[in-house]
Parts: sequence; structure tokens; C-alpha cells
Amino acid sequence: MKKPAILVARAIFPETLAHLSQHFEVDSNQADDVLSAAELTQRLQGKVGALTTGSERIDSALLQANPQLKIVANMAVGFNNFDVPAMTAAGVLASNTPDVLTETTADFGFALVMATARRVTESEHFLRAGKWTKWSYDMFAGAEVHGSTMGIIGMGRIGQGIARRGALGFGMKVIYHNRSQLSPQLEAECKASYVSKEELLKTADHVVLVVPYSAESHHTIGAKELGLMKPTATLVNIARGGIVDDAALAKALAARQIAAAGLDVFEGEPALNPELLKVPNVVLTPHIASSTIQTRLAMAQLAADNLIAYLTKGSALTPLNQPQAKA
Ligand code: 8YV
Repeated sequence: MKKPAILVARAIFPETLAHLSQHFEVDSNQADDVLSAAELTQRLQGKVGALTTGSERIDSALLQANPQLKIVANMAVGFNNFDVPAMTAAGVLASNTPDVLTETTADFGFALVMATARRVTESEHFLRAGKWTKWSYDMFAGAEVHGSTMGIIGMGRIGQGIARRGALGFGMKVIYHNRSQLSPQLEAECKASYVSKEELLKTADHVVLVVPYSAESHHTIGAKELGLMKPTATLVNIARGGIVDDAALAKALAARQIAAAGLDVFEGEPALNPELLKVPNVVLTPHIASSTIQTRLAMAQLAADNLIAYLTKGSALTPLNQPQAKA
């Protein structure tokens, strides 16, 4: 019997491809070309499933052109590249990869807090440029991390992981703002207190953004919010491009309205607002918060297992919707 056909939209681990090939005819983009919307639509012809990353947009035009599609499994916990209501209406299951990346991403969030507060990359650039000729008492003096106040916006699993690291490992006072308040038990475990967004911005020494992207969370941090922060404060964004108004942030950094920022995600990435490249007080990384081999492999395997479970047994492991029956 002919195996069902699927598309793996980007390059992936050979073991994940081998796993998928046991069940499917796999068309894989091992060349890792980023497919345009038209190319993706075309390449999906005849495919019942797809494994995507955050770079592929699944919208109603693509779904209409591919009525045979049954599942799209995102290799990411975030899924703002999916139009989930359109997928539900088109009878297409959407899945993501929660949990497997939580601790790794929290580690990286904390790494950015440390690097930003203690000016790790800024001082390295100085050293590499041959500018280090003598020691001086205030050279690259940064902000304290231990014992300071960390404000987390978005207190899901990754936010909670960062809170635990801050409170238990670094003796930080942790405050957070979220759509809904955590249970008293979770608040106690994370040693975190709920505050308004305004209070968080006014009082935190280090603000960390871990909120999912949506129309409501667009520009959660803009000129107004940056204006509320302390001039000594730092801002870290490991959530999504678009959560921060990058143009407003570049201005605030240039004017030293806040001390520094650490960014792993950007509006319009992989392109960057050129103003961000001009300011020294920002740590910039190319969307790598989940990038360890173990975690990326776990994400790929979970995405693959969603495809296998749904297409062979009719139920996915980590579904995001309950698709309507196919017309
Ligand atoms: C991914 C991420 O690397 O999981 C997410 O939401 O942002 C990252 O872990 C990226 O989205 C590629 O799919």
C-alpha cells in the first residue's frame, strides 16, 4: 500500500526523517531554503501532513489551495505563524511542541538577563577591537543580578522556569504580570508575586518578556512603557518579534532611557531594525533560546510524533485545535 505523503518544510535531523519515513512518503527540504508562500503552497500539493517551523505561515489561502491537508505540526511552542481558526474551519489539525523546550529556553532567558545586566557582549566587542589597554575601577560596571527585582511579563511554563532560577538561584525578588494570576501554590513554588504591568515596569530592575504573540500582545513594550522603566533597568525579549516596538527600544537605548536590552527575537526577523545595530548597550542573538541539540531533537521528534499519531491513529499528542470534519 502506498504510504501517505507529507512535507518537512525545513532541514531537520536525519533521525527524525528516518522516523517519519517509516510511516510516510517524505518530501523534505534538506536544502533548507526558506520557501515563499507560493512555493510552500505548491510543495504541499498532494501532501496530507506537514512539519513546519515558525518561518512558515499557514493561512486560509494556503489551506484553500491544499484541501487534502489534514495536519500541520509546528516544531515550536509558539504558533503565531498559524491561523488556527482558519485551520479548524478547513478541517486541519494544528499542533505545537510544548514542555520539551521549557527548561532550555528558561536557561537562555536567564543567560540573556546575565549578559545584558553584566554587559558581557559589549565588553567583549571592546576587547576584540583592541581597546583594552588598562584596568579601571568602573570599566563596564553593570547592574546587580543577585538580590535585584526581576519582573516577568507572561508567566507560562517558561516564565515560571525563569522565576525559579531567579528566586532560588540568585535570591531575586520576582514580580510578574500575566493575563491570569497563578494559583497560590504555583506562586509559592516560583516565589513570585502578581503585580500590575505598570507597577512591574516601574519597579523591576530586570524586565523579561515571555508572552505569546497575538494582536493583543503586539507592542506590549513601546515608548510609553519604556518611559515607565528605571533608567538603570534592563529589558530581555525571548518571546516573539513584535512584542517590543524595536524602533522605540533602539531610541530608548541610544538615549540611555533604560540601561540595556537583550533580544533573541525581532520584528521582521531575520531582518533587524538597523538602529539596534548602532547601539552598544544591546545583546543580540539570532532566535536561539531553544537551541541545544537535545531540545531541538526533542522538538523535532514531538512534531514528528504528532504527525504519526494523528495520521495513523486519529489523535495528536499536543493538539492546538479540534478541526471540523473535512467537507
Ligand atoms: C523555535 C520558538 O526555535 O518554540 C518556539 O516558539 O520560538 C523556538 O523555539 C522557532 O520558533 C523555530 O520553529
